[in-house]
Amino acid sequence: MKILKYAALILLLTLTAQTKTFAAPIPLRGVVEGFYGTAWTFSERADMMNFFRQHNLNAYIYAPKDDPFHREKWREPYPAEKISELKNLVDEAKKHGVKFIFAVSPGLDLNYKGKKSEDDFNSLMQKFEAMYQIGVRDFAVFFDDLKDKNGNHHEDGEEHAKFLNRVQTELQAKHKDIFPLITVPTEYYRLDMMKGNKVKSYTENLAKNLNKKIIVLYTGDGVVCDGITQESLATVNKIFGREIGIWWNYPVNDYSVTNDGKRNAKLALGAVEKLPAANVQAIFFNPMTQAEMSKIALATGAEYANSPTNYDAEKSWDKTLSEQFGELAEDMKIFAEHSRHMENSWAKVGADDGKRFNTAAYLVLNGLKNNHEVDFAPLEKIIDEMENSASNLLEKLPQNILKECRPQLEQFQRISQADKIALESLKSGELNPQLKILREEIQKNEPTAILSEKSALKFIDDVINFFANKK
Ligand code: 14T
Repeated sequence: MKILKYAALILLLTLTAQTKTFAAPIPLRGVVEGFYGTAWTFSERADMMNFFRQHNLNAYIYAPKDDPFHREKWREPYPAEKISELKNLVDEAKKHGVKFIFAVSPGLDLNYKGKKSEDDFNSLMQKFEAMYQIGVRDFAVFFDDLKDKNGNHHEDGEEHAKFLNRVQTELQAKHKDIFPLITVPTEYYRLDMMKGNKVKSYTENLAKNLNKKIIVLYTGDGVVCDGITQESLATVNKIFGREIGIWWNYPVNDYSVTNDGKRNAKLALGAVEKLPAANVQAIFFNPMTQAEMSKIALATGAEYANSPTNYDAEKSWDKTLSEQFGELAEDMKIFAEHSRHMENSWAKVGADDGKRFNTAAYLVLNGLKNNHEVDFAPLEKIIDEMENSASNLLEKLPQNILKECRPQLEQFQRISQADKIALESLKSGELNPQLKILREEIQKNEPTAILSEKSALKFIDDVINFFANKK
């Protein structure tokens, strides 16, 4: 009896100790299908609902930029067959305990004044009503990306607020079982909401007039940015007089556009990172058009959202890779290590690519430049592993995954092979002419596949330059 009592006591103590370290999940957590370019298919979306439940994500926002009925033709009702596809999806979401949030982006040509504004308001309500009829209880109105070529917009924050308030009020008057409206303002990142220390007039007027129940999402200090700090969050919370939610632009890759205009050339295969540990009421991750490949980042995002204070990006990444790739996890990690960082003139997110590679490559190149004795073995081992992983993955990954990453894997293989020849050139002291041919081949494939720009890919050019400078 006594032993039992002690056992019960110890159990109780460990349980309370554990619950203490478990942070509260972010209440609203999930995915916003909000990217440009090829939208997910209905079967990909249905599969995602199951994935969301497995990872304890509870919300999905339907907002594909390339669905004409979401944006350009927002006034027009969905044709019957689309409604039936959407209904299946709404049912699927319900089955998996996921909120299906239906979004419209009417900002391109919405009227705010006069008779036309009445018609527009009614069109939106009808659009929402049709979705209510198939079971949707959550709605969103987005006003993002309304800037012209010069980066200016002509939106009026007060008009947006009044419009949104009216949608919120009339929806809830009509139906008692509707959840608060979600919005994304036209100025949706912190640096765009302010000029120096002053809040810009659009944001000020929107914040001042917006119904306190309406949930506002922002993307951080920039559109695609290197983390969100508590300070950024606090500033925006203060501006809007409410706890703001996050629209997180990772792993989205629609802005990875190559010279010939193809999107999605680089895959974002890292973990989400640098997100705040507290004071967030909602987070939505914007994924890639490549649904399967998005699951790496999304699974880590789910872990973050379920326990923000305990989240460890690298640990979560390792765990996710082994859960999703089993026997191939190690190979996948070697590939994904070279495809996590996303950067261009206005975007920067994700851990650096090829950190181990760069450390080893630096020791070799720097050693040679300074005429030190150089140990080539560590870099050689890394390159051999890369080559092995690439061919293993190309051979053994299941078709549904391969079809989303074959160009990038083949590119990874080419880069590894070129790295190998580059390293051999360094060892022998003579540039193998083969290297430049391989480099051109890689270049030729860049419109469809980019990775490791500042690591394994850069090494090829570093070696070519090394020999050029030696002469
Ligand atoms: F709504 C916003 F929070 C948002 O992020 N909007 C878009 C989004 O649809 C897109 O997927 C994302 C990543 O490209 O960024 C926003 O779109 C932009 C933003 C830009 F500053 C597209 C091009 C830009 F130059």
